[in-house]
Amino acid sequence: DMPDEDGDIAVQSAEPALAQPPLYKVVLHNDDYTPMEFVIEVLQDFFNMDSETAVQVMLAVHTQGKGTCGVFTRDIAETKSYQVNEYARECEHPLISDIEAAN
Ligand code: NFA
Repeated sequence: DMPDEDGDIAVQSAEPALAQPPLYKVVLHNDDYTPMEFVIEVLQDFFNMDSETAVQVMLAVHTQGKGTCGVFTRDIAETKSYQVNEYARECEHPLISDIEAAN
């Protein structure tokens, strides 16, 4: 720790703050056929929402066309979106999610 031009001492932090990774939203898209109850189940099971929050988010997607299920690092967001889409496909519902940069 050396005196600088002002004569004081610059202390180098032992634990510099780690840069925050870019974040991504998992976005759910409305469609005309997926049952509301199925969307609520997906929000509870994949995004750990309580039933009241899941109903609110489902209705926001239903009325506004799309809505955010959660915000994650890129790998987690991609995995969640893939798992939701795969589960909906297995259940023969057209429900789709994708990811968007959170900004
Ligand atoms: N719009 C669907 C219906 O009326 C419900 C839905 C909500 C689907 C949110 C997808 C996402 N059955």
